[in-house]
Amino acid sequence: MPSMPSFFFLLHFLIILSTLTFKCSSSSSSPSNSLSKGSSLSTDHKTDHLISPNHLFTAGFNKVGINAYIFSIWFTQPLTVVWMANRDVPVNGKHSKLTLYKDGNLVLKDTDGSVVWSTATQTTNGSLILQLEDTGNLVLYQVNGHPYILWQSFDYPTDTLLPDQLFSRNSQLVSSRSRMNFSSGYFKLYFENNNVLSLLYNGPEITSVYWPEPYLKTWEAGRSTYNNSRVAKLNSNGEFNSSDEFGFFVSDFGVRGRQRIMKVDSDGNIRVYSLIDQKGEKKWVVQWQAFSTPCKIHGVCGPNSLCTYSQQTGRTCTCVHGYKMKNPNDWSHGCEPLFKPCQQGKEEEQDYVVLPHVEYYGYDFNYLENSTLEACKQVCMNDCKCKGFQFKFDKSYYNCYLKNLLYNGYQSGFENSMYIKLPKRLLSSFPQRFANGSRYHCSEHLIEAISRSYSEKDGNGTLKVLLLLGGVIGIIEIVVITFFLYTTSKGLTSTAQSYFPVAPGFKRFAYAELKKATNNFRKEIGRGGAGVVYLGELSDDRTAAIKVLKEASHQGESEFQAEISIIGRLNHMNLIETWGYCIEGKHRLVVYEYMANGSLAKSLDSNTLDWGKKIEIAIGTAKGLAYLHEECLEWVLHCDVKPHNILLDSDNNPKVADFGLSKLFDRSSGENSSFSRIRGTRGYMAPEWVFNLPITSKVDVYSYGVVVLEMITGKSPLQMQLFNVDGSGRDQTLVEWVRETIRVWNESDNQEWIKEIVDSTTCGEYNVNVLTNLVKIALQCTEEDRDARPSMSQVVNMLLHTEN
Ligand SMILES: *[C@@H]1O[C@H](CO)[C@@H](O)[C@H](O)[C@H]1NC(C)=O
Ligand SMILES: *[C@@H]1O[C@H](CO)[C@@H](O)[C@H](O)[C@H]1NC(C)=O
Ligand SMILES: *[C@@H]1O[C@H](CO)[C@@H](O)[C@H](O)[C@H]1NC(C)=O
Ligand SMILES: *[C@@H]1O[C@H](CO)[C@@H](O)[C@H](O)[C@H]1NC(C)=O
Ligand SMILES: *[C@@H]1O[C@H](CO)[C@@H](O)[C@H](O)[C@H]1NC(C)=O
Ligand SMILES: CC(=O)N[C@H]1CO[C@H](CO)[C@@H](O)[C@@H]1O
Repeated sequence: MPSMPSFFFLLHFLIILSTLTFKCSSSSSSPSNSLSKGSSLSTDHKTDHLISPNHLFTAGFNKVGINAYIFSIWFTQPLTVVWMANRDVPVNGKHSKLTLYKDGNLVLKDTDGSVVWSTATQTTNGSLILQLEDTGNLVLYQVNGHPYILWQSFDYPTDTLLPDQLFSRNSQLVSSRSRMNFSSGYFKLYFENNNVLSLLYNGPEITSVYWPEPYLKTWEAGRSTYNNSRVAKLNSNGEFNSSDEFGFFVSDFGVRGRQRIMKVDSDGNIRVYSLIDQKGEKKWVVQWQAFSTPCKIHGVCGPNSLCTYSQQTGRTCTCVHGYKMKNPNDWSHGCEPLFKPCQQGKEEEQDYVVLPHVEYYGYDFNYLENSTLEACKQVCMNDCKCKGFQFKFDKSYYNCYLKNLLYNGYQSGFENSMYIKLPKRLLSSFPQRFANGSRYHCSEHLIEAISRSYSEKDGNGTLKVLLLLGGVIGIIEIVVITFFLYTTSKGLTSTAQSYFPVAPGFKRFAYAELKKATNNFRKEIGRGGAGVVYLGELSDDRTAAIKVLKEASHQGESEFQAEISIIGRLNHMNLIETWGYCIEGKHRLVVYEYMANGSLAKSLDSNTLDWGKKIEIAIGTAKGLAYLHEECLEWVLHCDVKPHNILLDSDNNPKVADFGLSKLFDRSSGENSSFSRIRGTRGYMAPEWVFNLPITSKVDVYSYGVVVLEMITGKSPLQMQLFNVDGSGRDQTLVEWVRETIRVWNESDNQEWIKEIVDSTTCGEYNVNVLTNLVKIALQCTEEDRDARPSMSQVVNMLLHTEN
C-alpha cells in the first residue's frame, strides 16, 4: 500500500500533468484535422481526434461496447456515425492505434499488434498527410508537388452516403446488424450486373434482390439497364440521381444548408434524413424512404414466418401455424416445422391452412394458369416439395403458384390467399394459435454488450504505479463525469434519443395553453365536418393549426387518447403532422402543423398551379393515402378526401389532412360497423355510401379519382350543372361527363379527347401521354364497382411507372 504522502504527491503530479496537457492542447491552435507521416491516433487518449475545419465531422475511436472501439467518422453533434474502419472487429480500448506509416500504409492495430484494418496503400516518395475534410471525407494525400489522393473514405462507404459522395460500381452500403450492433448486416445497396441500383437481402439462408420490386420489369420500375457508367449521387440540395435513371427529390428538397445522410438502415429500408433544428435541438428527420410498406423488405422474418405491420405494434414476425421459432433471439433464422418433413410415398395425411390477404414472394417451383382451387390443392398435395401455394386472381382468372419454400410472407390489403400444407393432426389447433402467435419486433435483436477483455503480463512495480494512477484517474473521471452528467443530463438524454426518427414531440396540451396560442380562438382558417380550425402560435414559436372538434363527439377520454396517439404516430411526408391534442372536460382539440399555402381547393380556385405541380400533387396525395391504408392495415380510412383536405406546404408539396377523425367520431353511434352514418362530401362520395354497401379503403380511392379529375378538368364536382352538356336536363357528375366526352370522341375515332377535357387555363406545358394516363387512372379509381378500383398503392405504382 502506498503511504499517504506519496498519494498526495501523485495527485499533485497528476494535477500538474493535466494542467500541462491542457495548456499544450489549448496553445497548439484548434484541434487538428490531419495526421502526418509516422504519427498515430490511439485509444489511450480519448481526445485523439481529427476534427474537420468546419467542426462538423470528427474522426476517432468511437466506443461501441465495454472497452470496445471502432475507428469511425461521425457528425460531431449529435453524434452520428457515418463511416467505420472494419466494423466487424472492434478494437481494445487500451493501446490500440491507427498509424500512418512512413511507407504510406494507414494501419489500425489492436492491443496485441494484430492488423484489424489497413488502406494497403504504398508510397516511396514525398510527404504524406491524412486529412478530415469539411465534407466528412477522410483523405490520404501524397504531397509531391501537387497533392495526389492515395486513399479516401468516400470510396469505401459503410452504411451511409453523404451529400456529393459518389456511389460507384465499386461501392456498396451494407446495413448494420441492428440498431445497437454495428456489425455488417444482411441488407446491401449496390449496382447489380444489369446496371440497376438494387437492394439485396443476403441472409444466412437465402439471397434475393427486393428493390426495385422484383416482380416488376426493369422499365416498369422506372429503371434502365443501358447505362453502364454505374454512378449515383445525392447532391446537397437533396436530389438523388442514378445512372439507371432512378432519381428522387427529398421532401425538403432545396432547403439550403441542411445536413443530410442517406443510409441503409438495419431494417433494410433506405432513408434520407435531414438534420433539423427543433426548439434548439437537432434531430435527424426522415425526408425520403424507399419502402413505406416495411414487410415487403425480404428476409425480415426468415423462412416459414409471416410479417405484419401496424402502426400500434410496428413490424411483427409470427411463425406460420405448425412451425416454431428457430433461434429465439433472432428472426432472421425464421421458423422450423413442428412435424417431420414430408417423404414421398409415406406422408402423414395433409390438409391446408388458409391465410387470407397474405402473399409469399418467390420460391415458386410450378405454376398453373387459369386453375381452380381444387386442382391446385391436388397438385400440391401430390408433390412432397410443395409447402403451400398462392392462389391469386390475375386479370380475369385465378393462377396457382406452388412454393417449395415459404419466404417473404406478409399481410397486406390484397385479395389473394396463401394455402399452407400441414399434417392434418396440426390443423385442429389452427385458428386460436395462429391469431396470437409469438409477437416480436423483427428489427430488435437481443442486445449484448461487446466486451474486450484486457490483461497485461504483470509482475513489476510500474504496473502497480500504473494501477494506482489508473485508480486516481478513475476517481477523478467519475467525479468529472458525474458532474458532467448532472449538469447536462437533460441535453444528453435528448440527443441520445434524437437519432431515431419518430414523430417529433407529440404531446398533450392544456386547454388554457391552446386558448392562449389561438388568442382566444380568434383567427379561423378552416371549417369542416369535424370542427373548426384556428391559427395558433405555440409557446415554442411554432405556428400551428388547431382544430376544435365538434361537441357531437361523446367519445370517452381513454378511447380518444388511444386513437389520437395512433394518429400522432403516423409519419409520412404526404400526411399532415399531428403535434398533439387536448382533452379537458368536453373539449377535444387536435394540434397540427400549419401549412403556409392553404388547401388545394384554394389553389385550384385561384388557379395558381401549373401542370407540373398538379401532377406532383396527384402523386404525393396518392402516396399519403397509400400509407394510411396499407401501413395501418386499413385502420385509418380517410372517408373525406377532397381538395379542401389536401394542404400544400410552401413548396406546394401536398399533405393529406383530417385523416383518422372519422374514426374518432363515430364510436358512439357504431353498431356492427363503425361507419353507420354517411360521411364525406357530395360530389366526392363513392356509391357505396349511397347504396349502403360495406365501406372499405376503396371509398378513398374513389374520392381521390374525383380530385384528380377536378385538377385536370378545372371543373368542380360540386357544381353539377356544369356538366349538363346534352341539354337533357339530367345532371351529370364530373365522372360521367369525362366518360361521356371520351366515349363521344372515341366513336369518331379520335384519340384527342384529352384536349377536350383539360383545363385550358392551367399554366405550363403538358405531356399528352402523362395526362392521358392520369385520366385513365382516375377513371379506374372512380369505377362504380369498388372491386374494379385499384388500391391506393397500385395507383402510386401506376403513377410512378407511367410518368414521362
Ligand atoms: C519521386 O519524386 C520525384 C519528384 O519529386 C519524381 O520525379 C520521381 O519519379 C518520384 N519517384 C517515384 C518512384 O515515384
Ligand atoms: C449515363 O449516366 C451518366 C450519369 O448519370 C450520364 O452522365 C451519362 O450521360 C449517361 N450516359 C448515357 C449514354 O446516357
Ligand atoms: C379459363 O378456364 C375456363 C375453364 O377451363 C375456360 O372456360 C376459360 O375460357 C379460361 N379462360 C381463359 C382466359 O383462358
Ligand atoms: C388471443 O388473444 C385474445 C385477445 O388478444 C385473447 O382473448 C385470447 O384468449 C387469446 N387466445 C389464445 C389461444 O391465447
Ligand atoms: C453483432 O452481430 C454479429 C453478426 O451477426 C454477431 O456475430 C455478434 O455477436 C453481434 N454482437 C452482439 C454484441 O450482439
Ligand atoms: C430526381 C431526378 O430524377 N432528377 C434528375 C436526374 O437527372 C436527369 C438528367 O439526367 C434529370 O432530368 C432529372 O430531373
